[in-house]
Amino acid sequence: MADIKALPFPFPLDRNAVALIVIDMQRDFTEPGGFGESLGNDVSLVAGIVPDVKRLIEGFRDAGLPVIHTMECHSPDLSDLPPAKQNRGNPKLRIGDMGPMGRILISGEPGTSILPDVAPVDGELVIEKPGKGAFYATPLGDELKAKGIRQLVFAGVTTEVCVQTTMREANDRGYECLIIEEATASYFPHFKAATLDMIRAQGGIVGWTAKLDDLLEVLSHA
Ligand code: C5J
Repeated sequence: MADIKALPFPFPLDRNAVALIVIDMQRDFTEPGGFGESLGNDVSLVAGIVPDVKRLIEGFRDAGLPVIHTMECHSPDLSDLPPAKQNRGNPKLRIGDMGPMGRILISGEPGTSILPDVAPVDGELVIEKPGKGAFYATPLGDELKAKGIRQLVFAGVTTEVCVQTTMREANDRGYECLIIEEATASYFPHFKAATLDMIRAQGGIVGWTAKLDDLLEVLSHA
């Protein structure tokens, strides 16, 4: 065990039971023409975290610790897309429609892929998920159990949607959860700030928050 400086109190890192989970660092959420922009968002606000997510991933890889990636996407026949999700709001393009990067949020399309700078390497687990949370309708829980993972470090987009949903799912399943502040972003900076506050409030009711350098310092000695 090694303590990482964190809020609301130090995070007791167990290098034999920890994995990094990088949520939805996809072109559809970070580049013009994708799902994020179709909902009216300024995607430049979230694209800026890529260098910090990359440093975090490299810290885990250098320490020989597991990295897991998730992708929000649906099958080409849309059989895993509930009408309530497809028809919500008034976006310029809906999930499954053809956009400049292929069909929006469909598995295998160019826009659905993970950004090259933070892309998975051979041997890393990639979870395709139809929901916001990465445990819903995916093999993630079984994979974590099989690997003996008890702690999850979180990064990715967007803080208050897929990251927070997955963190809450994990917290309820008994995982110790730590989110890295610089490695997550929202289209709404005040939503990110509020989410970090919610996570660490009430004695860490959902988990811990930490700065990237404080984690990397401990990982480099792991
Ligand atoms: C959203 C996500 N925001 N990955 N997805 O729809 O947070």
